[in-house]
Amino acid sequence: MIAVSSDGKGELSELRELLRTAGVASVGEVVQRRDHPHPDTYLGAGKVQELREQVRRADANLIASDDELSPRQERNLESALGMPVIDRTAIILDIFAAHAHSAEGKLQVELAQLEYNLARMRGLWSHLERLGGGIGTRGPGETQIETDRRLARDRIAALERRLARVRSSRSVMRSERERSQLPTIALAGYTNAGKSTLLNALTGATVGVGDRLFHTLDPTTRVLRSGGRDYLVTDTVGFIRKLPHQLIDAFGATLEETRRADLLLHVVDGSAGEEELMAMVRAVEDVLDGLGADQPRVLALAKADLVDADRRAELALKHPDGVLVSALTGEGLDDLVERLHAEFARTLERVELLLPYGEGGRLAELHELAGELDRTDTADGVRVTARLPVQVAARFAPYALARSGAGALAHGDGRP
Ligand SMILES: Nc1nc2c(ncn2[C@@H]2O[C@H](COP(=O)(O)OP(=O)(O)OP(=O)(O)O)[C@@H](O)[C@H]2O)c(=O)[nH]1
Ligand SMILES: [Mg+2]
Repeated sequence: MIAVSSDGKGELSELRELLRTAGVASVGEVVQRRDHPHPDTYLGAGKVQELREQVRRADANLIASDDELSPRQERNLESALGMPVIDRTAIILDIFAAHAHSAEGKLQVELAQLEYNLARMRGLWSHLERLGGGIGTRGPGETQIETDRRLARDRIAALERRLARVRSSRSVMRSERERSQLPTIALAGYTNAGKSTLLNALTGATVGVGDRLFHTLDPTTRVLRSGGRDYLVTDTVGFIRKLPHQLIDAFGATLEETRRADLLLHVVDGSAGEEELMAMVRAVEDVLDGLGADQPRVLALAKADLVDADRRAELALKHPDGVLVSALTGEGLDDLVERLHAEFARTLERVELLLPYGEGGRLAELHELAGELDRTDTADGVRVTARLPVQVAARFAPYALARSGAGALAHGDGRP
């Protein structure tokens, strides 16, 4: 396989990683520097020639492009080189397909693949249409494409119906979790950053870990117990630069876990160089912003055991808010949990609630969440004053007598 890039940065190591994950070995690469890829062939004529020679020398049997190719570019390159050409999006979709385990994951990936293929069919169709020429000439090829497109659309509709059924059972699970009222933390980060390993280290979970991209696709939630408080921590799918939009659309329900969490724990591979680290942080922030995730975020710089003294100093300077952790040696884990506590405490809200006597379970829950409670028994029920994370406070809103903001918390007024 030969990797091809046109973004002029000449950085193909990630494409090689994607290919390695997909089980393909790279034997060479070609980088083209031009402002815009060639509209017909992606590469210019000179580069196509260079690529042809490299292919022959290395005896390659596949070409992979770091950019998404238009159907026309893909077709033209294939015929110029006489071998299959795939793009970054197709490779990522392939990896997702191989790593999907749950029913929902598999359906989501198939949906994304169909959307991708449907767009290609459309491209192919317009190509055939041009060949067809004048009005009224409906070639057999065109009819076939129309049939294929209709079949693809039917399949998409069927997949969406099945997904809706699978999801409704998952949303039951989620609402059960929400009823537990525990504050929630979602791990978010670039693929291979160390999210699952960190979840395991923090909660004693045994989520699968692997040195390959997109190892985790299905969300897993575990309890983190610390300092008499419980948090729910969710590990889910990782992100990547140029994450195919078909996947973001198809994985909407999975990504919902990230959007709904009270706090985001952004994990980045701290052993990466500064430039790469920043590129990964930005790629993740872009996806999070695109999802509308606007919760408070804590940055964890993972894999501290691989970071030397010089780089540690640089990280401390450039990412003063980041917490350096190693899931392997346990370094920094206590600091990280401390930061998570602090972040929740910072956003605590003082609430006054009236819990009817029939709601003893709610009172017990509140004890678990808020620790010490200020309570008075009244004729209508138990009157409670507590400090809750703002998001949790919102869930107890039906019982609220009065709500006061951070200012009230600071002077501690409004007590009965
Ligand atoms: N040295 C070292 N390696 C780590 C550490 N944490 C994770 N790794 C390695 O990094 C690789 C990726 O770890 P994962 O936990 O699977 O990463 P992830 O972010 O969940 O990745 P995806 O699920 O694929 O998005 C694995 O090979 C881990 O063994 C760490 O603290 N130190
Ligand atoms: Mg993982």
